Amino acid sequence: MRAWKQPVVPSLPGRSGAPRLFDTATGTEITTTPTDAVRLYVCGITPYDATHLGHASTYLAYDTLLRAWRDAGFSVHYAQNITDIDDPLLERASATGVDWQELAESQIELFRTDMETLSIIPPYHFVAVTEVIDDIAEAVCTLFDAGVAYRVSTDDSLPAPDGTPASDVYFDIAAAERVSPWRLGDESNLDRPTMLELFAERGGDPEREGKRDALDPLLWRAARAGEPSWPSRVGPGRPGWHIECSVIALQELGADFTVQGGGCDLIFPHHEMSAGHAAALSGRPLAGVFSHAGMVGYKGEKMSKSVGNLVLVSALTADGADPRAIRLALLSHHYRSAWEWTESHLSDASARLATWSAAFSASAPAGPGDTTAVLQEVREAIANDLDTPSALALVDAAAQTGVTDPALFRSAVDALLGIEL
Ligand code: 5CA
Ligand code: ZN
Repeated sequence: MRAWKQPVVPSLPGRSGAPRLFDTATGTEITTTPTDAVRLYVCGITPYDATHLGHASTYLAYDTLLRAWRDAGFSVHYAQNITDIDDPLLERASATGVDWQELAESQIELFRTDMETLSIIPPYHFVAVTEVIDDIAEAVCTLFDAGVAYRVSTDDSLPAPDGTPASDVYFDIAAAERVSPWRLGDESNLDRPTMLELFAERGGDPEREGKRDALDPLLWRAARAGEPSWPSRVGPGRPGWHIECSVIALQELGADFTVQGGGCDLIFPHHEMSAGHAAALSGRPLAGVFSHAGMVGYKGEKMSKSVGNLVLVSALTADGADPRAIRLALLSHHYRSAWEWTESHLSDASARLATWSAAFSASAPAGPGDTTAVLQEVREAIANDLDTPSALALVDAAAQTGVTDPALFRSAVDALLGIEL
């Protein structure tokens, strides 16, 4: 699927070191030094109610990583999915009387516009689930062959055209642990009661009768009346959630890629199970680093489509907000921290933007700050698990003293922080 326009990212003299990134699985920082190119997969949107500041913040975190990798001289393969078929999307479509495909298309287009407005680097592979249904169905067949998938009969699904009764397909966690290097909990490090709680909250069905383990996740949902479905070797139906990301990531990036990213609401079950499916398919781990961004809240709760407490990027820009100020407001928090949006974030960021613009404008006088030295400090802050608050503080200090080469510093702010002054 078409992504959006690349922002222009200036090249800078010198190099950043390889960024170190916090890994959820091991609880340590890992230096991302690939042997060839770096490979990044970031979980994309479910296209309804896009794009709120929580989405923007998560994609901005990985945009910062991409900029750091580029500045370090690495070439990057970047893939992102679009969950354009899933229960929440279908529920919203039927609640509002809109065709689900039209809803998805319009929200994907809005997401593209918002990402472009915010100068976020697009994925090279931007893949909607509906583009890869056959590949996902084939992957489910492979999981059957490997003995890690099983059927659970349903009483409300539609039979296949040949009359064969359709059934849902589940992933057998215990079997996958026997045949692959993956172990449940390796990524999330959660205990079973917490897993059960989160599984039920986040799209899982622990109570479903006929499953071998309450935590076994759905791989393929048999066709139901009134729901979209596709014919396939597994039977007519549609993919479960986690398998989409395993298949798209393996297809576009191969196994054991550099970083799997997304918001921390995806750690369990989504990323844990995606890693399990991928390991059962490839025999190898999904990724080397499992990276997660903190949740942005608003009015006391996580900003989310289901709660409805959304601040949309498009609403802010329609109100006249400068997209660069939105970026700066988001970058003023460390990507792993949880924080609450307030209106003052935007006014503070606008004031900061005005100060920076004046200090590093074409007509700004040079000052005593050694541009190369400050640039290296900014690079080091970002390479240190994307410490953008420290990077911003360094730019603030440089704006106070002035730098020897304002034009170069302006390019650095553009290349590393995506703010064109
Ligand atoms: N389509 C799935 C992933 S395969 C999904 O989670 N879609 S989403 O639209 O709900 O979220 C898109 C991305 O934004 C995910 O990485 C999610 O973790 C992140 N996200 C959602 N809400 C927030 C929030 N309040 N703060 C930070 N990131 C968020
Ligand atoms: Zn995903």
